[in-house]
Amino acid sequence: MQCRQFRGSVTGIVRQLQPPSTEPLNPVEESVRWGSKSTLGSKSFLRKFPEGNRPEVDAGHQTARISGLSSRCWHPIDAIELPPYREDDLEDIPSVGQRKAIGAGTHAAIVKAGQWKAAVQSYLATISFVDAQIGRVLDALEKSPYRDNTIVVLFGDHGWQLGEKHHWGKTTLWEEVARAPLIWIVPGLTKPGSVCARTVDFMSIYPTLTELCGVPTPKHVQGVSLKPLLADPQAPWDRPGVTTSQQGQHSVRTEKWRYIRYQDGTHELYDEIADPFEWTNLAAKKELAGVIQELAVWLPTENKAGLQLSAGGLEEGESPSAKADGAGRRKGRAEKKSR
Ligand SMILES: [Ca+2]
Repeated sequence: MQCRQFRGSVTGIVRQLQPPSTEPLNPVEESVRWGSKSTLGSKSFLRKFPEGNRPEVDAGHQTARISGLSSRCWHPIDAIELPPYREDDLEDIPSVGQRKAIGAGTHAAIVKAGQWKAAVQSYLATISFVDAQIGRVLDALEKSPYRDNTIVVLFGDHGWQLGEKHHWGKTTLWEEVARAPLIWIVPGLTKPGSVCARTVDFMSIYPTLTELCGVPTPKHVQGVSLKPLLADPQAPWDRPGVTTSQQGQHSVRTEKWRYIRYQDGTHELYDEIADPFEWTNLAAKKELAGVIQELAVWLPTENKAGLQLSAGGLEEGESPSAKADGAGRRKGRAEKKSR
């Protein structure tokens, strides 16, 4: 297998996407950032621990979303489909949403450079790569003494737009960003291969784990346990998934609707069944005012400022995502200097 991996930000994508190198690289060994190679070796990973000293494994993966992993390893360019897209999609969106979408003009730059398919291809390569790494962890767990008494929770903190609504990246409140993986394996409770269509959010992870583990849930924890849905994915459920992106800006997602409200009070409403790509903003329809009223009940009423980035962490005034973005930009600049 011949691969090449690039590091860097989406905004540097036009410069970075180049024909694959013929330089031999093993993408698995060269790109692991979440554990040393030795800890992932079958002899040491999840080996038998002494009684009373059971391991907790937090396996996170970090790599550039548009990593430049070679198409030869994963997805041929001819098989790449561009995401659903309408040139006029932003015309019925409030100005706050338009600014979020267009940002620094990444989409226009990618299209102008003729790199849209290549960027999607690279993103898919990253997804496939991470999927393979998750498989390694699960394979090791399966072979370990802990396969029948370990709860597995797999989640990504956000989705990603690849040009939909002229946007590249995260930090929007639309479906492709607000929807993220959430997979549970609870021995004795979940059934392999089952899928749940109910709308939930990550506020549920903490109370679900405390309930499953039989420990008290602290009073400050919001959200509700997903145990009923883990036992029966078809169980009745009357709660939406709520997503926040920057202070005072949220979306409320039910199985039928997504309602978005920005800090200035402007809003969007989408019928997710009739319009799964969220092309038609229905918020101005008078006959749907009652729907908006029902969904708005779920909007958070407490909206604290984010946290500011400081030398050692976060301070009030800036969000954690801003920290991540800032770190990414600094890293990109550092790499640029080193080349
Ligand atoms: Ca639209």
